[in-house]
Amino acid sequence: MARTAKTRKTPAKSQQQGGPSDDSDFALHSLQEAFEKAKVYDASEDEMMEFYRQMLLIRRFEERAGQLYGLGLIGGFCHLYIGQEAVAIGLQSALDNDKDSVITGYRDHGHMLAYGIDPKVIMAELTGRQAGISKGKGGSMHMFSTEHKFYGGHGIVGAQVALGGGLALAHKYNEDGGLCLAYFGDGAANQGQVYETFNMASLWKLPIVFVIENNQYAMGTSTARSSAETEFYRRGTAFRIPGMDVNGMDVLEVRAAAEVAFKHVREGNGPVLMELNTYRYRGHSMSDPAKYRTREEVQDVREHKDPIEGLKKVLVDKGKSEDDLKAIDKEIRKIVSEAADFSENSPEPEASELYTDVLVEEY
Ligand SMILES: Cc1ncc(C[n+]2csc(CCOP(=O)(O)OP(=O)(O)O)c2C)c(N)n1
Ligand SMILES: [Mg+2]
Repeated sequence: MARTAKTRKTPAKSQQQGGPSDDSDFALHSLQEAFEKAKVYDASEDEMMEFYRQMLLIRRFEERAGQLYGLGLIGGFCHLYIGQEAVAIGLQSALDNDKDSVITGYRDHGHMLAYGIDPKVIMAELTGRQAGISKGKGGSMHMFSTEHKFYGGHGIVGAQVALGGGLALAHKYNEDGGLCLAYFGDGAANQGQVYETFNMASLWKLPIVFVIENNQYAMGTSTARSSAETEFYRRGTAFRIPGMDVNGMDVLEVRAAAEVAFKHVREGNGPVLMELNTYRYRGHSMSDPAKYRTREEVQDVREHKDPIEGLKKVLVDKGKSEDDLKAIDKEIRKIVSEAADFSENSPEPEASELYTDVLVEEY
């Protein structure tokens, strides 16, 4: 039988006569359009200073974690978030911490710090101490704080997306008014379970914001080498999930995008997919010699797109003095040093801790 052309439900874009209301695909583009109209979050000076402080805390914390790893004080894997700070801070500053949940992959220290969780218990987790947020048994990749509705910290690439779908289903089922922020990488975006989750989340209009942190690489593989569609914000289109294309190196832009996306989700319209374009300065993990990219590429981003330097410039233009900013830097260095000292000097878990928090089922 000869194939007949599918009847289009909507006229091709070029044939459209009327405005957006005539276009049944408008909903898919509307969030990006709303965001494009106001791309910079109108932050107060205090908010900007707080964003600066929080991003700097992540940067200095991660640098110190890298050093402790080098000294052999951190075992196992350790994935640093340096370069991506504006993503976690811009998004999480827009959350309702009493209601909303967050889930991410193994590159999770920044997301914990963005919650305002004590850096000491995060660093102590990295060094495997009893005082760590997962009692020293989770390490870098498996941090949790159910108190903050932070559900990990996951080592299986993409698995957190399906779990995030479950968290969103719980928000809806319990009618608690919360949404789930589910972060994953550009590499994870090629996992099958991501699309199963997209389908169900859209079908059931679950309150979830899918966040692709596109840091341009999955281990040593660039997006261009691994992905047929590198415009990741389009990946939800087949499931009628609106996409947003966001500069993840600009905290004010990230926050502006979060305002639009979260409002849409909170109003019961189902999921949104945000692509946050960002960059990791360090290797994939501490054992990555990063031979798949040039030093110049990294240097170029550091010089021209750094999220902390970018916000610093905005603050200086607004009249903040170098001394004000230096005082913050000093305060952060002190906090990080104290966290490092604490993590080195606090005791390791008792051997009996091996038997706690273990799920054993009887059959
Ligand atoms: C299911 C699964 N496959 C492979 C791996 C090995 N692995 C760990 S991280 C990673 C790359 C993921 O990259 P991306 O999603 O872009 O996140 P990023 O590390 O850049 O934050 C891979 C393949 C894994 N942990 N889980
Ligand atoms: Mg990546």
